[in-house]
Formats: sequence, structure tokens, C-alpha cells
Amino acid sequence: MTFYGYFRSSTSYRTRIAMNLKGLDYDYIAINLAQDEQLKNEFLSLNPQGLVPVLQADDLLLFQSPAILEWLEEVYPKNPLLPKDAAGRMQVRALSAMIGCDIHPLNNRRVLQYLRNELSVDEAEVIKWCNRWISEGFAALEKRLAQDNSRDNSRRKFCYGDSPTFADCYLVPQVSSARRFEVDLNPYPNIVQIDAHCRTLKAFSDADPMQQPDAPNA
Ligand SMILES: N[C@@H](CCC(=O)N[C@@H](CS)C(=O)NCC(=O)O)C(=O)O
Repeated sequence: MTFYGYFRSSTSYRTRIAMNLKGLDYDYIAINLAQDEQLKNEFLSLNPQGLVPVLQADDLLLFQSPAILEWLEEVYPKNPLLPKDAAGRMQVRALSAMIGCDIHPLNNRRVLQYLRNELSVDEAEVIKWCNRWISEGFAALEKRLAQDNSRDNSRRKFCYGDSPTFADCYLVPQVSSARRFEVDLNPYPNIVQIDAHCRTLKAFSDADPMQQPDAPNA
């Protein structure tokens, strides 16, 4: 398989985590978002949306990270990333959507570039914008995680159940970007605890932006 992504892209990061958890090998092709390579014809022919990630599996071109994760789960059922029961799968997909639909898109590079370049918003205000949406999303997510009374939250390892799921693939990159945008994480102890535990696992640490071939000083 060939993976087209960018080291710091959260959607690339979540897909790398899922592929690592499944134990899949892939070739990595870096698309430099800082140089707008995603808008060049060569990449647009793979994804007319001009967004990473894209995954090529034989002659199948996969795009949109939520759909790629679902495809991985169906085609590579080993090391499942969704619970066995429908209610559990709903919960994991909903936690993932809280991040993937309601937090990440507001802080996406193209949105921030629009604020900076078209609306002349200065960098301090851009950081404020990111803080606003990440904090609001994390506050609700923290409540959801804390409401899960089926577990001992003082030893909480994952967003759902006792093994990593899609929700953890979404969470860890979003926490990275929260740190980059200087969000105070103290109000979110469950999020911080889960993130810290996930990062001890090789599948997560190997997917870390700084471990990618296109990271600065890699
Ligand atoms: N919903 C898409 C979003 C993909 C996306 O937003 N990718 C970002 C990087 S995290 C991107 O390519 N941005 C290019 C840009 O902002 O110009 C997915 O989950 O795959």
C-alpha cells in the first residue's frame, strides 16, 4: 500500500495509527502542505479535494480518513478497532466524530490560512480561534469519557473498552494539535490520561509526526 500524507496532518496521523495498530506496512509519500503540494495537479489527480491522506491499495484509491479507517477495519479484521456490539460501535464512532467532524475541520490549515491571508487575522487571534473550538470540543468529550461509569476512570487507558479503537486514533493527534495551539489541558484529565497511555504503545509512537520521513530533522 502507498500512503500519501504529511507528517503534521492530524488526519494523516490518525490513519497511520490505525494502520500501525493493524500491523500493516506501507510506503510513505510526503505531500508538503506548507508548500501547497496538495493543490498541484499531480496530487489533485489522486484527490480532487486537495486533502491528505490518500491511501492507494492496488488499484483502489482511498480518501477521507473516516472512510479509510472503516475500510481498514473491514478488510483487515485482525486487531479490531471497533467493539463487537452495535451500541459500542456507535459510541466509538460518535466519540470519533466529536473530534473528526466538530473539532478538527475548524482548525484545518486551509481554514487558518483563510483567516490569516484573506481576513488578515493576526497569529494571536488565530491561536485564540483554535483554542476556542478545541476547548469547547474537549469539554464535551471529557464529559462523555467521565460519564462512562463502566470503568475505573482513575486507571483509564483508552476512550472505550480495554483496547485501542478508532476513537483513540482520533484523540491522540487532536491532543498534539491542542498542545501546538497552547490549549490548557488541565480541565481534561481523562483525555490527558488516555493520550499519555496511548503514546506508550509502539503503534502510536511510530505514527508520531516527528517520526515521519518528512519531519524536520528526520
Ligand atoms: N475529512 C478529511 C479532512 C482531510 C484534511 O483536512 N486534511 C488536511 C490535513 S489534516 C489537509 O490536507 N489540508 C490541506 C489544506 O489545508 O490545504 C479527512 O478526514 O480525510
